[in-house]
Amino acid sequence: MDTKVISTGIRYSSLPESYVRPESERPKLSEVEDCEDVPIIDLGCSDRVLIVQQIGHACRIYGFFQVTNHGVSTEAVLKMLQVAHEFFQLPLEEKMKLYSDDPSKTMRLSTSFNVKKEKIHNWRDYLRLHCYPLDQYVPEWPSNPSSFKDIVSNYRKEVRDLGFRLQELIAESLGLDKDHVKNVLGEQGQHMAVNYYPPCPEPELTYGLPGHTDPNALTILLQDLQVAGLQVLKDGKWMAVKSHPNAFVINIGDQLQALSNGRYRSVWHRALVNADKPRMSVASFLCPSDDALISPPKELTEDGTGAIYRNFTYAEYYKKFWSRNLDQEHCLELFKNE
Ligand SMILES: O=C(O)CCC(=O)C(=O)O
Repeated sequence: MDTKVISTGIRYSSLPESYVRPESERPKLSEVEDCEDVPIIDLGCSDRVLIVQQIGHACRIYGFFQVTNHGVSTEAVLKMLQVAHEFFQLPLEEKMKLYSDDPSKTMRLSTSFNVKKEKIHNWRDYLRLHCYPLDQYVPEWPSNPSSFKDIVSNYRKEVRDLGFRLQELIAESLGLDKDHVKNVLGEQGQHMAVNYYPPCPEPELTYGLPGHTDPNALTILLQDLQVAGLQVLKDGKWMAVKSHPNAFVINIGDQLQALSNGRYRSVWHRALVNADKPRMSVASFLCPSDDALISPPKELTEDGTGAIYRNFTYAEYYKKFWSRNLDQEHCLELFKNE
């Protein structure tokens, strides 16, 4: 393959060798069941105590949930999806102006996960944007499509507000002051991955993204309504998550697992690809400030267990995360206390 990205409009008749997983690492699609009991939490419900209880249960048992009546407008969501599609439909030469395989770049079109490091690639292209502080990053965002900057600026603001609301509810569900999580995470950064998974000739041999946990605090995922692909690991089994109309999927990230002293789990998840149709997803990541010291509060360690993980700054964690392959052991394992 001589092009770097796979969103070229060319349909491959077989999967290029560099995407084929060894037999033992393949998705084994026949063993995957539908996750029928994904918690769906109605944030519009007037009973806050109930919402807090539901969130606590979902974070403990699943590490993910869906939210409805979340306050992000339908208009913002539809426009975001539309402009994301328009971006990936641009001519290859136009998109390649933004290409980079350097994970430290704050804006880049890239492919797979970490192409320079990995041996086997993933069937995904993605546009990665830093979104906060907006004034700092928006000038480097794509200016084609011409509406991109306005639409994405608005979307990321609405999603950020939702993320903060969820962090308050999560703090309360841990029995903490509602601002505790936000206070520990400091001035939070926000990144976005606009994921595009073109039709794949042999979906059973590869991944859009292999199983991984998210290194950040909280992920707010907008899923394609037409094409399924997200799977989560529950009780050792991969389960397919059906998209729910007007819902976001919320994933607990590694930082909330550490901050909650392991009470809440950063869920393993992966994205599968589809033989006939492209799939799109938009992941928004809330990230602690670089110097945030991730450490559980004493309320969560004084039951005798002590802190499961040593204290670390987010900058230290993030560097470690990107120095590895995506589908290795949980990065938090490297921060465990003896
Ligand atoms: O495409 C999806 O459903 C999952 C995306 C994801 O896990 C990610 O961007 O980290």
